[in-house]
Amino acid sequence: MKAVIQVILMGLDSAGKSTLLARLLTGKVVKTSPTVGFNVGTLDLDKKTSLTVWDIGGQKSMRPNWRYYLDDCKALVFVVDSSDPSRLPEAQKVLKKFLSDEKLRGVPLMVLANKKDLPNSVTIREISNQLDLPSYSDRLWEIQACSALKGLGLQQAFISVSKLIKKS
Ligand code: G3D
Repeated sequence: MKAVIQVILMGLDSAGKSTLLARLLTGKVVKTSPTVGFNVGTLDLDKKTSLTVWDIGGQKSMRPNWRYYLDDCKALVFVVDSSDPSRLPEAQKVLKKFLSDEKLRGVPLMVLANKKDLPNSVTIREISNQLDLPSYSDRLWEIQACSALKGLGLQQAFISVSKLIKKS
């Protein structure tokens, strides 16, 4: 039987979560609309493991019962729009608040610097600093650049997510 690992996908609106999820699950881009409730999908990593990815939306669209989904969460994937550094301070606050939840203690974090295909995208080093990632010394974290639209770096990112889960 396959092991099913629950992963939470989150980030501010417009970061590219819906595009990413659609890209993972179907291999093509579908028309997205602001996330209402949860999008969920499963990604087969290998013959033995699949990841169930829950897109719980951004801060504003989060439903009161979202914490329910944290119980079995083995990793958090936080998506940021690397072409819009003006929203990084907001993203930093949301991430910090989210990670302060008791249920997420020790859960590894993967930050995806999305939209790397855009010429004005900022470096992962810059994003890492702006999100204060080095301050998360009590959990495993990693940051990678990707493009959900072009399908670049996604497979690699989720393989890294499963490695982080194994290490933690
Ligand atoms: P959300 O689910 O996080 O709110 P969406 O974000 O997936 O709806 O994406 C928001 C917008 O960013 C969409 O554009 C989408 O096509 C675009 N986008 C997502 N990922 C990428 C990427 O990797 N590169 C580029 N260039 N654009 C991306 P629209 O125009 O439909 O609002």
